[in-house]
Amino acid sequence: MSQGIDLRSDTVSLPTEAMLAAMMAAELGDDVLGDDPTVQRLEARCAALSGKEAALFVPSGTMANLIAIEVSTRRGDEVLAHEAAHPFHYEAGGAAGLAGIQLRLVPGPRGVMDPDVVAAAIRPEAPHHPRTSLLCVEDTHNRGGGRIQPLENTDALCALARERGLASHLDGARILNAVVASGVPLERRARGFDTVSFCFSKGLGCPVGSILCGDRGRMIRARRMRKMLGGATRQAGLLAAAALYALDHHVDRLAEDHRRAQELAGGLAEAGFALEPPETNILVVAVPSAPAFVERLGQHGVRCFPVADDRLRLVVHLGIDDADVQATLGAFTAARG
Ligand code: TLP
Repeated sequence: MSQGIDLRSDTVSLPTEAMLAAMMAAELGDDVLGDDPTVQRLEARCAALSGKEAALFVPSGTMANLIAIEVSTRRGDEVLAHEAAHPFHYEAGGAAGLAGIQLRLVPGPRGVMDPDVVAAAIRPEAPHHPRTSLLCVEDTHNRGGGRIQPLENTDALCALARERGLASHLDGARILNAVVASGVPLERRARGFDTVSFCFSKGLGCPVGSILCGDRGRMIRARRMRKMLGGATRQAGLLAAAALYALDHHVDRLAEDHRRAQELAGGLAEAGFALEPPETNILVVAVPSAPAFVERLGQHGVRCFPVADDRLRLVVHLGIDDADVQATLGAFTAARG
């Protein structure tokens, strides 16, 4: 069963025995007919947690982002997002291909956008231009190495969006990591945004599932869109039960992942590797020729992905223990040769 130490992503985490037991015990119904009590419990709980009126359980973070974009835009609109945003790099072009929008990318250190730069990217009203209708923010920022969005900055971005008539979406795939690391509740982190999504299938250890939260009107449109995309599923309570279990048992423990990420970072820095200090469970490490380095790490039992020619990413999750951290440090030294 063991495939070595798998730091490719927190998405590789497997459901625990207790989570599987919670799934087996779930009360089920046909969710497309509105009959699944477990899905309904999860949606109500997530709406409350995020401070939004309603929530929709979806199969993936990718679908949550696509639907969020779709419900706040019209075809031909422009959506502002950071240049390293997930929908730009890793969602198969769905925002353009399916929501019919064009992304306009905004630079900024480790996924953090300056409100003045965003303001300058908003198009003036004119028949020649696309309408700038949505601003997307990612918290924590994946390619930004798990960076937590500074709250005063997201407040300023949301205020700007509101003032200029843009909607705002928070891609919070790993927002519970930000919540645990910052001590700032989800409702507060998501406060200025029209929609927020988060994932159960990453650090929370569920096999499948994400949630999109927002106002009632948008969530009605979101439900129709989920159906259109083929994402409305039947006895989805089986998966919602895993998510409810994870909200009860796997949120506080994210602090352990953060501690291990710090330990990894400390050990790697001591061994002479350059890295951005991790704020949550993601580390980005500078190495010469990352693809070759990743290959050598694999030979020493550690799996991870390169994210650039000279950088690789390590993601800590509930399948990683203290011994794995020590073994990973050994593998880095060995891989350097
Ligand atoms: N990210 C995955 C890969 O796609 C890169 C990973 O391993 O980190 N938003 C953010 C910020 C994400 O990091 C991800 C997944 C998603 C959305 C999409 O979630 P899924 O994989 O459930 O579609």
